[in-house]
Amino acid sequence: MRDSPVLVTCGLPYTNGPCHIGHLRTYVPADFYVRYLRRSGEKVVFICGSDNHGTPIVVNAERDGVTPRALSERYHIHFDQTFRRMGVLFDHFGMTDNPVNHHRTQSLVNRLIANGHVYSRVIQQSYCTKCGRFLPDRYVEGICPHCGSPARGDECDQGCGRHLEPGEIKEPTCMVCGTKAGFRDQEHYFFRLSEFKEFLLGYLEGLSGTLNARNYAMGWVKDELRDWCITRTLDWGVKFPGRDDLVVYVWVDAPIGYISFTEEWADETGVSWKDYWCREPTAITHFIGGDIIYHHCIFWPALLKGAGYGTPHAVVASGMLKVDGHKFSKSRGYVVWTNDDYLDKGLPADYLRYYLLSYTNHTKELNFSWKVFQERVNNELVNTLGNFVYRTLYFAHKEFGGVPDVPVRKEIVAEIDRSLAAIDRSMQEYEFKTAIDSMMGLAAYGNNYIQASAPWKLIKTDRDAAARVIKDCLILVQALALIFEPVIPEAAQEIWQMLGNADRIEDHQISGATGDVPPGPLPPPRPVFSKLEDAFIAEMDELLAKRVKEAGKKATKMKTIPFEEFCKLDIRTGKVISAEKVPKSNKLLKLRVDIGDEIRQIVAGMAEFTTPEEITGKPVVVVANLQPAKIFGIESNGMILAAGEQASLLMPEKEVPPGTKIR
Ligand code: B3M
Ligand code: ZN
Repeated sequence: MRDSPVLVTCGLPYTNGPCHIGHLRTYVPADFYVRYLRRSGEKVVFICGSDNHGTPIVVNAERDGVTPRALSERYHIHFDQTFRRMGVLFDHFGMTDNPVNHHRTQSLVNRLIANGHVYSRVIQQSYCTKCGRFLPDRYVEGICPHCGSPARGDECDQGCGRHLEPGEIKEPTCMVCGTKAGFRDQEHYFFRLSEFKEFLLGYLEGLSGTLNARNYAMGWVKDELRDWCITRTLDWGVKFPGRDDLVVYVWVDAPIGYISFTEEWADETGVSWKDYWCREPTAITHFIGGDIIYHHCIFWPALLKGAGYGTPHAVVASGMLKVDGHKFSKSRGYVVWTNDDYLDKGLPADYLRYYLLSYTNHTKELNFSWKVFQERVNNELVNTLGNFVYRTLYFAHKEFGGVPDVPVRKEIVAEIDRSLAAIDRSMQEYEFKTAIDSMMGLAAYGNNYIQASAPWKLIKTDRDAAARVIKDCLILVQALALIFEPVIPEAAQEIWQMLGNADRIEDHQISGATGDVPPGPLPPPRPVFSKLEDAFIAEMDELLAKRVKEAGKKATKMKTIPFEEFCKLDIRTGKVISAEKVPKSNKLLKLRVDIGDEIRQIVAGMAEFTTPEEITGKPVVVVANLQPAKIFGIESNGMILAAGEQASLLMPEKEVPPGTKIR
């Protein structure tokens, strides 16, 4: 048990679109973790809410012709309900646009100002002359100044993942009218993040959670920490104190939502939110997506520290999600919608929870495919866990009318004990998949035990021995229900009832897994899981394929360019003369490329797909007249063309000398 009360939060979904499987990759493990802590005797409060501010909401509200508040309310309710349907049960689900958060944000910002951590400065911000407006954050897209990938105004979402400051993006394009944007001067407020370098290095050293969060953040802090612009030219948001024309950046008031929602919950419950937020050490654990590590491990602890609050104890960051082997993408159709594609088809929340939790380690890349989903459900939930539970309960009910009055073998209890210890070790290390492997391991043990002991044979010659075997199996079934509750709560409750209990399994602790199952009658059992049929899976695959195809059509329809535009490109053949890895980057290679009339230095994001040795000597296709860019501080003069997610190099089919023009 810890000194301070335990608080677990989940990243706040933006209220600009429906819940998809990408969201669940974070929420399901957080719920699993909370349930596990509770079943282990910890007192935990589980807090989340919706993120209503920022340009993602304004842009979509404008598109739908509704107010940002109306859009937010619509999706707030949607997320609240969807999470419940998935068994993700928060103690409180707030809204960042509610008064408590406006108040808490202004109070925190005022404290930062009073403590000397905020100053104002005139900066150049993206501005669209056609629309006559400043272009904060998602109103603008362009090229990341750090890695050269296409990026949004405030983040390099397709490349290096860095946060981008207003005005930093290269080649800005207005997202409203699609024209090239310019820059204009404007006064903004900055948080002196650079002064928190020493603090952050120490803080991150002691930060618990998954290593990806700590290590990425540590790298960024060591690399460079610049002051952070915390205001935006928008109407929608929390007003910056004393300035009616500016709101605070959404990444200021969104995490402050974690505090406000705790306040709202504490008010209703009659406890003090300060116990959670104003004491060191805190027991705050944030579950987030791997793409918002920067915000949670750098901005957020610095803000809290600067304003005199406690800082989070742990950050648990989930890895990337793929759909059918492709990077998750709503616009390209690689998405599974939680309601439309899953729950509304009548599929149990438990199956998807199990898949998401057991597929791979929490920080690794998780691929969702309907085929693999079917395999995992049918082989593991149905054939291993479900089969053992049903066989046991069926036999006990049929032959003994319930639980026979015989003792349990010691080695069965010892085996359960071993599983509990293994599960707990994994949970302490946030190794959720390993924990679930241990759980399924116990189910497999049960299956082997019943198979090898064959009570259905034994009963013909030695009824008492058969009774003892089935009693052992019943103990294992009870243990499985208790340990699996955090993973598959509905199924666990069903098994619990079939064991003759009338109460809620969540009122019991995992430690009860080694306890006895009292003798007495049992109700007739039914199978808890059912197989997913091939025809259904084929249908779901078809739906996905259709969506991807339609997204492709839309994308090709969207933009055409006149031939003269194409002619502006100087695309030609080249040959890689030498290659080396860019230090501190696992994506980039520095290449010297012969392009006919000169040797060019080009930085390419290929290090994950090839080695310097392999690429040296290869013919390549180069865009030779791209504006020079500094990538990781290294000048890049051109671009190597490659296809697909594995960056397959484009090459001339017959040998041609370097410098040959391509048309
Ligand atoms: N609303 C969603 C995201 O970027 C964003 C999270 C806020 S957490 C304080 O994933
Ligand atoms: Zn980048």
